[in-house]
Amino acid sequence: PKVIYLKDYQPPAFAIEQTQLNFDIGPDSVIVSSRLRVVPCGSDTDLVLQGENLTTLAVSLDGVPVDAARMTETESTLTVRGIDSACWLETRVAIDPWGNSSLEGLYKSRTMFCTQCEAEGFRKITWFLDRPDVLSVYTTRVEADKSDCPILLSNGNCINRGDLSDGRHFAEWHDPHPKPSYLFALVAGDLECVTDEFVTVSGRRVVIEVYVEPKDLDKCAHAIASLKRAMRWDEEKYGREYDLDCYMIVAVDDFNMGAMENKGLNIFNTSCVLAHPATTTDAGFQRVEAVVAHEYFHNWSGNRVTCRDWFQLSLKEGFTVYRDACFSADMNSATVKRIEDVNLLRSAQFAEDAGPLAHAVRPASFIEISNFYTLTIYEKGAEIVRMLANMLGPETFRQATDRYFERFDGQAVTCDDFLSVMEEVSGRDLSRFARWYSQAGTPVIDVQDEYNAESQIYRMTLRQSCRPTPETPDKQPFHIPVRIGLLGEAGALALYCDQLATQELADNTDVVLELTDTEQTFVFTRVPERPVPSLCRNFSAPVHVRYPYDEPALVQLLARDDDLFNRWQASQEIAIRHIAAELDGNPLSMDRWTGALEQCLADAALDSAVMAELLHLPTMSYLIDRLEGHDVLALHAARKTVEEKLAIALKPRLHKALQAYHPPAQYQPEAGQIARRSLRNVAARLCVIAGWEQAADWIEAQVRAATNMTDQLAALRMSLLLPDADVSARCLDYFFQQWSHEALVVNQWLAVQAADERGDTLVRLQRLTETAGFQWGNPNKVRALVGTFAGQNYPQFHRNDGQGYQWLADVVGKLDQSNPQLASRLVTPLTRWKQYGARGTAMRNALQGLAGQDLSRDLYEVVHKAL
Ligand code: BAL
Ligand code: ZN
Repeated sequence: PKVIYLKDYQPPAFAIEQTQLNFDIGPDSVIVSSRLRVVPCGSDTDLVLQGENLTTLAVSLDGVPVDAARMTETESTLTVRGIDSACWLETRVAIDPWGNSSLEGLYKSRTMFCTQCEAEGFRKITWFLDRPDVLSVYTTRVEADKSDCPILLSNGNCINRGDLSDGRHFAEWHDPHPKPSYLFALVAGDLECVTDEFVTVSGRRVVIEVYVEPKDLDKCAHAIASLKRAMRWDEEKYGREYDLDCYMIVAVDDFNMGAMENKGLNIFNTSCVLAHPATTTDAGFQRVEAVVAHEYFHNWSGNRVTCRDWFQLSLKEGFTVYRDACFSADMNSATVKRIEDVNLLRSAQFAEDAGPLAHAVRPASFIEISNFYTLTIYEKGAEIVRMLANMLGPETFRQATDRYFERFDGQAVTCDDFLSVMEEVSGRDLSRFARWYSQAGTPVIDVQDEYNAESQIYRMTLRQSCRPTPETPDKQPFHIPVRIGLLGEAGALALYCDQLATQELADNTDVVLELTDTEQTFVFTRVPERPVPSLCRNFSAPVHVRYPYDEPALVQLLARDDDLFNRWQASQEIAIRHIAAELDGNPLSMDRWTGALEQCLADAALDSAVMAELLHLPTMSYLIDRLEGHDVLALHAARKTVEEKLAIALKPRLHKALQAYHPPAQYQPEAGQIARRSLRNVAARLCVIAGWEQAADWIEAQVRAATNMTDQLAALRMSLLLPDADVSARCLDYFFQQWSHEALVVNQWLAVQAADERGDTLVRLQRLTETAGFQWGNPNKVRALVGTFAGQNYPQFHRNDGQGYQWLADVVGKLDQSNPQLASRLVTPLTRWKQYGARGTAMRNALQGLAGQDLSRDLYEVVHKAL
C-alpha cells in the first residue's frame, strides 16, 4: 500500500462548485446520478476523480457522453482529460449498500439505508474529488419505495417532496453551506421522529428532529435536552449560532464511530444517543450529553471551518474535544470530568505515544487515514488547545477563537492557521509551542528542588526529555505550561518569583511556570518553610512529572492540596508506590494512606464524585506504563492485593457510607445524584472485596430490584467478585432475561462477561458469539465482547497458553474481510507486545500470523508498523 505524506500536499486542480445528486433506491439496486459543476483552478486539464466499488453506467460532459479515448477508469480513479473550462460532468453509477459491510459509504443497517463518509467514504457513493479541501454546494434528491422508506433525509433544508407512481416517493434537500464530501449524509428508512424546537440568540426558530426505530421513541429526551443545552452554551461561550432551519439526528445500530457531524444531519451510534434510566447508566447519560454536544460543536469547529487535508484532523477534533470537555465540566462535576479525561489520556494515549503506532498530533504520513482517529489526534489534540486557552486566558482566547471563525469561515485550513491566529491575537511567540503538533511522544519533566531555610529561598529546576518515537526520533524542547503551588504546614504558601509577574499579588498561591528550554530553574523568595510542591495542577500539560516525593508529602497533598485534581493525583501516586512495593515483596504499611482517605470520607464538604475517584486504583494500562519491566499478571495480582488491603482497612467507614445512602424518589442523571450513586457503588464494591458477609444476598437483591441501570449494572459487575459462581450465574441469567429485547443493554451484559477474570472466560465468550444476543456485523457487540476481553481482561487475555492472543488474531483476521476499520482498531492490544516481556513473543507471533494474510490497507498499516 502507498504511503501518503503531508509534505506532498498539493491544492486541488479543480473546484466543484455545485454537486447535484440523485439516489434512486430500488429493491435490489441503488443508482446514484451526479451532476458536478467542475471548474479548473490552474493549468491542469486532467480531472482525476476517486471512487471505490462503483459500477460505472455512464459519464458525460455538458450533456455529451464522454469518449472512451478521453477517459480512463481504474479500480479507484476515473480520469477525464481535456477539461480546460467550467463544465457539468455527469456520472451514473450502481452501488450495493446491502453488500457493504465496511459501514463506510452508503450501507444498510437493519431497516434503514445510511451513510458514513468521513474520512473517505464518499468515494464509495459516487466519483468525486473526495478530499476535505474541495467544498461544494449540495442538492440531493432521494427516491424510494414509500412503505419501505417513508423517511428520506439528507443535509440542509428540505425543498421539495412528493409521491411518485408505483408506491414510490421522493424528497429533495438543499444545503446552502459549501461543504467537503466527508460531511455528506443520507438516510432512508422506516423511522419515527421526536421533534422539538430551539430559538437561537437572534430569535431564529430551529426545528430539532431525532429519528429512531419506533421501540426507541422513549429514549430521545436526554439527547434533545443535551442538544439544546449545547446550542445555548456555544452561543454564550463562543458566540456561535446555528445556521440551518433544522437539526436532525438519526440513531443507527451498526456504526463504526460514536457519531458523525454531517451538516444538519448527524448520524449517531445508538449507544451515543439513546438514553433511559431503566436501560442507561449514569456514565451512559453523560456520554450521550458529551457526544451530542461534540457533534453539535463541530458545526463551527469542523463544518464552517474545516481541515485542508487529513493530516490536519486534530484541527477540528482536538478543538472540538476541548470544547465538549469544557461543556461537560460546566454541566457536571468539573474535577471529576478532568479526572476522567486525564485517566483516559494517561491510560490509553500515553500507551499510544509509547508504542509502535506513536504519531504526532499532526502526523507526517499515513497509509490509511481511518487509522488516525486516535486518542492522540482527539485527546492529546484537545490538551494542546487547553494549554493554549490557559496560557492566553479566557478573554484573549475568546478573541482569538472569534477571529479564527471569522477569518476562516467557509474555508479548509491547517493547524498552523489556528496557531497563527492565537499568536496574532495574544502577541505571544508560539513557535516552540507549535512543536506539540509535530513531535510525537509524551514529554517527561524531572523536577528537582532545593530549600535554604536561612535565606528562605526555594529553587525549583524543571528538566524535560522525551523518548524517541518512530516519526520523530530527536526531539526539540516543548513549550510546557506547568501550573504549580507550594504547600506549607498550614496550607498554601504565597508565591514570589522574579521570573513571573506575581509580585503584586501577595496572596497568589498558584502560578504557571512556562518551560521552553530543556532545563530551567525558577527561584522563589520569602518561602518560610520547606514546602511540598503541588505540580502540574489540574494536569496543566500532557506530560509525566517525576519528583522524589516521600509518602508523608503525598499524604499531605491528598489531604490538603487546594487543587482538587492534585489530591486525586496524590492518591494515585501513593497507590502506585504500594503496588510497586507489593511487587518487590516489601509491602508498605497502609496506615497513612487509609488514614487520609478516612478523613476524606468523613469530610462532608468533599464532592462524593471526587471521593469515589479517590477510591479507584490506577488503571492497569497506566500501571504497565509506570511500572515497566514487571510481568503483567504479577502486576495485576499486586494491584488486586493492594485493593483488597485498602478495602479491608476502610471497610467500617465504607459500610457506613453504604448504609447512609438512600435512593432518590426519582432517578435523575444530574451531578448530585450521579455523585452519590458513584460513591455508593464504589463503596459497595470495596465492601464485597473486603469479604462482606452479606455481599451475595445484597448483590442478588440489587440485580433484581434496582430501579435504575447504574445500580443494577454495578451490582451485576460485583457479582463476578464473589467466590460463589452460582450467584453470578443467576444474576447474569436474570439480567439477560429481563433485557434480552434491549440491544444496548445486552451489549453491557456481553461486556460484563468479557471482563470476567474467573475460570475459562475464553470458552464462555466463544460460546456467546454463537448465541442470538451476538452479531459479528454489529461493531457495538464486537467491541463489547472482543474489545473488552482484549483491552480490559488482563488475566484472561494474557493467559499463559497464549490462546487469548490467538483468538484475538483469528477474530481480527476474519473481521478484516468485512469491516477493516473495526479490525484494525481491535488489534491494538497485540501491537503493544514490546511492553509485555516474555509474553510479548506470543503476542508478536499472533501478529505475525496476521501479517502473512491478505490484509486490508487499514489492518496492514497497523500490523506492519507494530512488527
Ligand atoms: N468526525 C468523526 C466523529 C467525530 O469525531 O465527531
Ligand atoms: Zn469529532
